[in-house]
Amino acid sequence: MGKSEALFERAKKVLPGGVNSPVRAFNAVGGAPRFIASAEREFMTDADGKTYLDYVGSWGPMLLGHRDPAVEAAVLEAVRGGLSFGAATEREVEMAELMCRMVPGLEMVRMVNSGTEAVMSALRLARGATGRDKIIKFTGCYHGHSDGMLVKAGSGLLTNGTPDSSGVTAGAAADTLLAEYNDLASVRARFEAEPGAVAAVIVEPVAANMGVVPPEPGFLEGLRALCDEFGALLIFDEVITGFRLAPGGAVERFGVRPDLTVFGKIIGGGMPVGAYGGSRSLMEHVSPVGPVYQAGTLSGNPVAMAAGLAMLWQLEGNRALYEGIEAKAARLAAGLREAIPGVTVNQIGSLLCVFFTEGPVRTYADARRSDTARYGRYFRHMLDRGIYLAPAQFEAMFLGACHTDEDVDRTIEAAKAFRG
Ligand code: KE4
Repeated sequence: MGKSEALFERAKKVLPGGVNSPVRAFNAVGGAPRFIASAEREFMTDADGKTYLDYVGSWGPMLLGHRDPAVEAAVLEAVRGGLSFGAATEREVEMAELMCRMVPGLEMVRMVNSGTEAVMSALRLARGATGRDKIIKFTGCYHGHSDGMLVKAGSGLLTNGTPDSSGVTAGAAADTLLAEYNDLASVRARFEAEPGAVAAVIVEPVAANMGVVPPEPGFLEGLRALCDEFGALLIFDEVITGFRLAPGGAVERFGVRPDLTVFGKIIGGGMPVGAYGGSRSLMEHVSPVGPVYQAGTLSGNPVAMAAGLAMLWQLEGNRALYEGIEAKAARLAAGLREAIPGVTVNQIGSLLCVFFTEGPVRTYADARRSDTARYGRYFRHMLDRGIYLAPAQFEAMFLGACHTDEDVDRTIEAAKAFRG
């Protein structure tokens, strides 16, 4: 028995499913999860000393690769000044200023500790600012695990085949209305069924938790128009796309302005950080200025802010970096499309997904037709060749600045050998 298998047996005695987040358990792909001991650039090394080419990148934060030198130096320097004060610090101000400089239209942000917390807070703000209760979300989109968002959600819920969670009360779920991604008529129908009741529409500008499904031309613009028509707020959940699709995220890439934006992952550089933001007038509904309460012991933590600043300083205005990563992602997508029969590969920016179904995959229903068992065989085939993919069909591949052309070639060659 290898060390990962032994660790997994130990872990299952004291952690539900042996993990601290369900998708890590490899339930969808079989076998014991790899227990990672260290990582460097685009590689991770497991407890048995085996090294993998990593396309998960901690589910998005590692746009600059593991142990980016500037991020690591900034964290080590910050640690020497103390870990947490529960008081205001200069780094939080710098981080907020930098985010507002990078994201078009962003005037004010509040730092929190995870994407879930950022979404939960943004929804409370939307309800508080509009005096309305209902939220429209899209089937297959995942916005973290706050109660109202665990309704037909994506990511691990899709992987486990339970798009809804037990423990969410009917009351909590009742305020969540469901529409279909890339289907504006379904959104209009929800608005018309609940006149004057919808506080906000929350959307992943690129759906990346049903696999990767980009917005059809006009979809985001249509959501903006519907929200304006019905007096609701538009919330972009950019926990994955933020600072990944462009220095200014999806807002910059698609040119559609939400009222609120949610951030996570990259802004922490691997440390636990989330944030939500928007116009000053909207954000000043938030405590202590306004009546919408939200708080956090470790929000704006100085070490986490140091990591986030060191990440974003390298991304600001760095178009060459994004162009380089996206060129590799496009080449990888084309190579995988050719290498594996019967798949659809969606790719946008540095995000891609191999769906084990004939295409196109433009909706949640399309994605659900994927042969998840075949994906599991593909995952294990690639893992055996030292290539670490998302251990579930309904996730994304995350490319970063450290992935090389040789990595791309190696991945395509490994995929060509897949006969499952
Ligand atoms: P966290 O609470 O996990 O930091 O963020 C929740 C979240 C919110 N919004 C979007 C668009 C997200 O993708 C996420 C979390 N993403 C998953 C991966 N699909 C995190 C991985 C996991 O759950 O272990």
